[in-house]
Amino acid sequence: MEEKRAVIFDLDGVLTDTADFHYLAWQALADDEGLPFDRAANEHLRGVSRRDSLLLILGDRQVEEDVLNEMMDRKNKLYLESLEHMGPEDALPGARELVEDARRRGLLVAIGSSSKNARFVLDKLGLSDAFDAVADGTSIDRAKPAPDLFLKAAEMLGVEPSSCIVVEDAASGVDAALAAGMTVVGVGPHDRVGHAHHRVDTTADIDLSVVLADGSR
Ligand code: B16
Ligand code: MG
Repeated sequence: MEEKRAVIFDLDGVLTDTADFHYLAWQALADDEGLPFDRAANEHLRGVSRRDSLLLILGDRQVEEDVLNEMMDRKNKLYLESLEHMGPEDALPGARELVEDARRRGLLVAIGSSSKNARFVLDKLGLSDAFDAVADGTSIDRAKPAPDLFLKAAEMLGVEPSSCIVVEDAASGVDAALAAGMTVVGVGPHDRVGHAHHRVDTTADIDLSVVLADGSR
């Protein structure tokens, strides 16, 4: 029997671009708290969980757990407000077609997103029913770059990790997928995702036939 194969898609940065919404919400929080932050610093938060992002922004500042939780809630409220007008047109170019192409080729498809808002975002994009499994920030304890999220997605699909292709835009996400023993397609510049097995500039540039034909993996 032929072994099942799957594609696991990261969400933010691969299927839609919410990076700016995350940035604006973190910037507002940082400004309120008098913490140094800017767009360049935000680049390091790509794919990083909400908690780990806040810890990076806080730097040396120590805060109690309840303050940490309040700050995360404040940022998330701002983030959710900015998603209010999101719709199916906010899927990145080529994203919907890529998921459909994977399905047409008989591959299983899953989401592997650090976001605890992943299901909400999928709903906004009209993609709620497009995946066989959704592993998100609520599914695991250890966030990317730990392999747990992608291993969870593979387990949900019943597919061996070595038979999974991950599509990721974040350095931490590429690290996580490599640690999971999966084939990785990095979306973005070389200095961010150049350590993936394959690299493209945008989601629309991904050609699954090239990735699937690569016998080196
Ligand atoms: P939330 P991904 C990640 O999503 C984002 O890239 C990252 O900026 C965000 O901090 C993280 O989700 C957690 O998101 O606050 O919504 O739980 O790229 O892994 O799909
Ligand atoms: Mg991402």
